[in-house]
Amino acid sequence: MSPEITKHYNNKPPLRAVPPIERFTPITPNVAISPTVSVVVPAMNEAENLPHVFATLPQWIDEIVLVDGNSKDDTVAVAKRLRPNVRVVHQTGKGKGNALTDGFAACTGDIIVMIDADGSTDGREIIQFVGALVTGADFVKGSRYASGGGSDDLTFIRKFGNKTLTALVNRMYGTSYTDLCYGYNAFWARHLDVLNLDCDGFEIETLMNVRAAKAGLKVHEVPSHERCRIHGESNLHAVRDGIRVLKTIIREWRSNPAPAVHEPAPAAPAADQGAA
Ligand SMILES: Nc1nc2c(ncn2[C@@H]2O[C@H](COP(=O)(O)OP(=O)(O)OP(=O)(O)O)[C@@H](O)[C@H]2O)c(=O)[nH]1
Ligand SMILES: [Mg+2]
Repeated sequence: MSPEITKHYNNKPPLRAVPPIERFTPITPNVAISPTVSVVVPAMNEAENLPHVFATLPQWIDEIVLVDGNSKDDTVAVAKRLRPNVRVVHQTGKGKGNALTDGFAACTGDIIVMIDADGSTDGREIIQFVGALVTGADFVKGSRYASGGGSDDLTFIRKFGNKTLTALVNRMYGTSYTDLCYGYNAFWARHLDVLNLDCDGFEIETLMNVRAAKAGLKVHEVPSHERCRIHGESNLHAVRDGIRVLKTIIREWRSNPAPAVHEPAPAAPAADQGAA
């Protein structure tokens, strides 16, 4: 090693204590992680889609929390049949925002991933979200517009609305988000307090993104490919829910900023530890 490189490494801060080897779960032949991972799946009448969705969820995740929205079909029974150890939460109110808030509160993992139950999001992408978190991010957004991402499902009106609202948030908060209204995200559970989620509907994703920015969280984006829902009807109404999102952005702007988070991420970068 050259003297410059040796000097560089000697000047680095000492490694934090590495958890014992038995705390690490292998997630690929080359990567192991010590944090535990919960996956929250909001589901309302998704019995036909759950076999597809659960089949994509990696075996190494620690917990699946299915949040049922008073489904009229066999959503809960199908979930239990597919994964007997699934944790089922019956949401206390109405709407996807309420479902996710209840689901997050029930999670026991260090990392929380949220994924839809309609077959539009692929659980095999979870590793990218977790990878970004264990290497330094506080909050990871899936993006259909990041290089490598895409969508089979965005209509003109949704695309236009999402682009406009994303640009608005970027302008207001100095962020460089490429996709504001997307339901595939992940974060460290310890940031739930600062996110302080308090909304009911599809504006939940926007609220999370705005609160993460206001709190000074380190937000990364990973590319994600959205497919069309496999069976059933969408619950989203582009105009109605777009207006809710806009109102949320304005309300957040008018309210006092949330307190900033200064804690460092718990895991050191993979390169420092030999494993993520
Ligand atoms: N528990 C619960 N889940 C919900 C509720 N509303 C929507 N969801 C779930 O949230 C996820 C996203 O809802 P979708 O209706 O697919 O909305 P979307 O993905 O924005 O719209 P599409 O692209 O048209 O599918 C799905 O897994 C739904 O089952 C609700 O009120 N309660
Ligand atoms: Mg959907």
